[in-house]
Amino acid sequence: MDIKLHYHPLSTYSRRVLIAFAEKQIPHELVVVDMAARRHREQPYLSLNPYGRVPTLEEDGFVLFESTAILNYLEATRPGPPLMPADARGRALVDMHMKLCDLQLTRHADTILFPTRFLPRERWNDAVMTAAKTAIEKHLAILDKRLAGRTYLVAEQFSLADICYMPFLEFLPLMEVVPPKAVAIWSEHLLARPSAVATRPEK
Ligand SMILES: N[C@@H](CCC(=O)N[C@@H](CS)C(=O)NCC(=O)O)C(=O)O
Repeated sequence: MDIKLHYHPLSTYSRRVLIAFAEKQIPHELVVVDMAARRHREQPYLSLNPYGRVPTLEEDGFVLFESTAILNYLEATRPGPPLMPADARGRALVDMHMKLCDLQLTRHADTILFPTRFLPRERWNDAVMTAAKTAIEKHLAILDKRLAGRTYLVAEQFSLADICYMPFLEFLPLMEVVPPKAVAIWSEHLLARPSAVATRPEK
């Protein structure tokens, strides 16, 4: 049986997994969780993922959530083409960048993107969203130094670290964040990959 992904087409975290599927050409089955109808907060979905979030992966009775854990599982079980460097230091750097992506970027991006994409203007909290934007800009300035003179985050090889960023880089314009130069070049290059084009959300 194919690997199954419970996801939503507008979900940034789900898109990380879709990109990995495309890069590794993994046959899969997609199951849309109707988040507008709040099915992610109800049974039977909560039995699968008690945190009520997407994505959740299922394979032969094995259930896994958290997009970064799913990416690591796909890499461990389907290593070709590799999305991790072969050496310990390269792998550690990928892990570090995946973690930093979630700590320093995505949680702040969520603060801006959820209201901007899904709530009417009168329900936005401008002060909280402005603070999130400042935090993102600070992180991108650090990332810019890392990326100067590089094509990818780690070892001049496209990796899970780049994938973690891709769905969020897509929304920098919507968040009104102007990326510094090296981040802008990296982002444009990543978002032109066929895996990014094939998984680009409508909204
Ligand atoms: N850390 C989780 C975040 C997943 C996440 O927040 N997904 C969003 C959709 S993009 C969600 O399910 N939100 C529903 C909710 O939090 O109620 C991961 O990496 O998979």
